[in-house]
Formats: sequence, C-alpha cells, structure tokens
Amino acid sequence: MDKLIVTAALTGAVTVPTQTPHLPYTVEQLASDAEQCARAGAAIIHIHARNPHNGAPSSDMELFGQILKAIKARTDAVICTTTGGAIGMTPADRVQVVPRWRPELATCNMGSLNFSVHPIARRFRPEDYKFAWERPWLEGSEDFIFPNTFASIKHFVQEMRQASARPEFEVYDVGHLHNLDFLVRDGVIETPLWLQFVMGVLGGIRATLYDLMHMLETANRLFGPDNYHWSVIGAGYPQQFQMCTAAIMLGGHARVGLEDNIFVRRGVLGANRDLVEKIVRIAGEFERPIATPAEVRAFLGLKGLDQVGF
Ligand code: KMH
Ligand code: ZN
Repeated sequence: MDKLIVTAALTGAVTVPTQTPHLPYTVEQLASDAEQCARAGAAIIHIHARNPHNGAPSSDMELFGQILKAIKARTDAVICTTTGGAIGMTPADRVQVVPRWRPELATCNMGSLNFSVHPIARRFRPEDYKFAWERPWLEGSEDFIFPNTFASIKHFVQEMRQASARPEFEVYDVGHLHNLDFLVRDGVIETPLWLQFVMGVLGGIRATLYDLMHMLETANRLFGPDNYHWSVIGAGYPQQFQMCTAAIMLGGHARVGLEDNIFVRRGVLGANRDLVEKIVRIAGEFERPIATPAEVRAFLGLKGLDQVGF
C-alpha cells in the first residue's frame, strides 16, 4: 500500500516513569494519548497495561479491559495489544489478553533474546528514581531472557486464530525471520505476514540502514516480496526517526512512540503526539500519504472494531 501506516506505541514495558514525565500509565492518560495520536495520524495504537499508581507493567486483565474500552470510546484506531508483556510475566500471563479481549491485532514475538535495557540505569543516580521498582527492573534486564520458544509461539498463534486476531510478528534479529520461515513451512503460520522489524534493542540486531536492508533482503529471500508487509521500530533516538524515514522511502510502515524512544529532538523529551506529528511531517516531505484506520483494516484484513471483546 502506498499510504503509510503509522503505529503509536504509547507506553510499552521498558521505558520507566523516571525517564520522561510524558509516559502515560493511567487509564485516562493512555486514552488521551491514544486519541491525540490518532488525530495526528496514527492508525494503529499499540498497548501495554501499567499499574496506574506507580507505572509498573501489569498483566491484570481487568485493567487491560479498562484501557481498551477507554481507548475505543475515544478513537476508532486499530488497537494492537501486546503479548510481549514485560519482565517477570510468564507466556501464559502474556497471551491471556487475546482470548479475554479478542483484539483485532496482537503482537507475536518471534524468538527468545536477552532483551536488555540495563545501560539506561547508568543515566540516573539512585536518588533520582520516581518509584522503587524502576532501578532493579532496569538493572535486572541484564540477566533477562525474554522467552519465546517455538512451543509458545505456536500456542500464541493458535489463540490468535481462535480469537480472529491478526498476529503482528515482532522480529528482533535475522534468526527470527528464519524461525518464522520454519513455522510457515510447518503450516503453523500463514502468509501474507505482517512484520514489525524491531531494530536497536540490546540483545537483537542494531538499528542501522545496513541491518534494515539485511532484514529486508532476508525476508524477500525467505518469503518472497509479495508474501509480507512490514513496519519498523528503531529503538532510541535518533534511530526511531532514521528507521521510520527509511521505511517511508522504501515502502514500509512506521512505528513511533514512547515505548521505543523518548526524544522528539536531541535532548528534547516529547509526548507521544509529538513523535507521531514528527513522522507524519517527514512522510509529508516524501509525499507519502497517511493511512486511515479503515484503510488499515482493509489492507490487513482485520475483523473490525465491532468484533472485538471490549
Ligand atoms: N517493546 C518493543 C521493542 C510486544 O509488545 O510484544 C517490542 C514490542 C513487543 O512491542
Ligand atoms: Zn510492545
């Protein structure tokens, strides 16, 4: 599709409140950010739940439901729920949002990795942290394996099929494309694929143009260019805008938001809306129109907002 699909990843589970006052974590903050991002051009809103009192990532299904309903009341954007969850959650904790709330789109992480954000802890003094959970959380990720075995990927995909939720395959490294290829050949996963290249997470591939081209060439070789569509995440600044600008130029799609990057310019913290507005401005310079939620639903073959469970 010629039009650019912009995803806004509002909060995630790795950015901590101490890093930026703009990080939304109450139901109202998430709904308000979702509405602002949708108005600014985001057709997909990617959602994690957080404890509204201290911003800690949460797998509480009632809280998730409150967030999903509040967003649905304010915008018709497609909601893509996480199944990546956060450190400390089991695969069973992570996948339960799919049968419970039956979203249109849900992430499916394509391999295990030492997903680490421990260098962020070096930016702050112990007394600078807003909440007690943040420092051990960041530091502990140095020894954290984000588990996505073949068995659990198969289970996640089956849950999504039963809920008529389309998987968004999160690919953090070239090997994850080979995992996906194995599961396509094994009949577990169907093409065409909706891929999210996750570039620049420590433990995965870097966010450079060389690495992005390597991912694309590998995907072309494994699946064929007609059997997948792709979007990209660049973790950190300026990688978020570099990778997304490359996607604008190459016919891919773009994910921005505070889950992946907190700066709108060097040293300037931005709100989610600022990050969406910036990538929409860049897309305008390249004359790439922005896709609406209805166009994304048609393009990705999604079941529609009237078919979700919230
Ligand atoms: N945190 C991102 C780097 C998920 O939610 O399932 C990847 C992500 C995974 O968004
Ligand atoms: Zn996420």
